[in-house]
Amino acid sequence: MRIDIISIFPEYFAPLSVSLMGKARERGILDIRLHQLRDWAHDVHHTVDDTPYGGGPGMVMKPEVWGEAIDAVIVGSAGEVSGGSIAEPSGGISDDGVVAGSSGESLVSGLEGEAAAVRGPVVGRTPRLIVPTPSGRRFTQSVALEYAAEPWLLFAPARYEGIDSRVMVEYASRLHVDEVSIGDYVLAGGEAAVLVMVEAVARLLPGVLGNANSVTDDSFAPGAMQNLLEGPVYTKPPVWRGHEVPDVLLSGHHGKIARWRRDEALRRTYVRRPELLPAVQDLDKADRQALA
Ligand code: 6GU
Repeated sequence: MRIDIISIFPEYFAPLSVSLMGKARERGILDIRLHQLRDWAHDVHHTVDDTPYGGGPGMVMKPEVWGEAIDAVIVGSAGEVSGGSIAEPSGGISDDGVVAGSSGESLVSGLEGEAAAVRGPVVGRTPRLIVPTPSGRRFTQSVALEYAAEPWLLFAPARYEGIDSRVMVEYASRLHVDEVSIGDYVLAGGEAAVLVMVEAVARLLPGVLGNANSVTDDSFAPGAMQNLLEGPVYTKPPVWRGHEVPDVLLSGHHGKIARWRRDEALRRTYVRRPELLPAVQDLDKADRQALA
């Protein structure tokens, strides 16, 4: 998967070279390219913001600068900041602009220019444009799964009061554009939200996690434990500072262990996130007993 990030703080993304993300990039599963937004601001001060029309506090990011930056990334003329890429891409974009990554088959159509404006976004050789904002649709595990199926993502994190809204309108006729929020709180900028989303998406890509089951067992993952929080986990020693590991986990009885884990997941969900329970598929008699 290719991921481009345009930001006035590309250095903010250094953690994407650490641990799981760093490994995925070394292996060529992830091709992350960082871009300095100010490279597309042409005045001496490389200005990216201006005062809001209509008045009010703060500054708004200029549409011309974002437009040039996004255009350059899409057509492939954009440079990268040093350290932006730590691995040769395994797939990436070939000379004819064709995405040939891990999921490179998802190429569609030759729609361009006027035709695209009439017939909607081109998918496949253009990125999905993701604009983090507290006023966006909520980013959830199902959105992460959707993004993980894309060959190419372009993140446009803003500082200040956000990006001039015409930028999102302009690109919506050419790309799939998502304005997304990672939760009901306000960050100083979209960069931290991009780190969150990239990690949530990248760990879903084939070959990134050691154990494929860790993805399916997740809280919020589709499957048997759908919409249930994961219960408590334990490792050795069997007693630590007087606290014992539940006997059932030492019993070797796989049926009883599975039942216990589901009961704990149900109870934890009831206590911490009761609003999730109505969405849990077909609670059986044993499930209702656990919650009684
Ligand atoms: Cl995506 N951006 C900002 N600035 N604040 C947020 C957010 C995003 N999601 C929640 N709060």
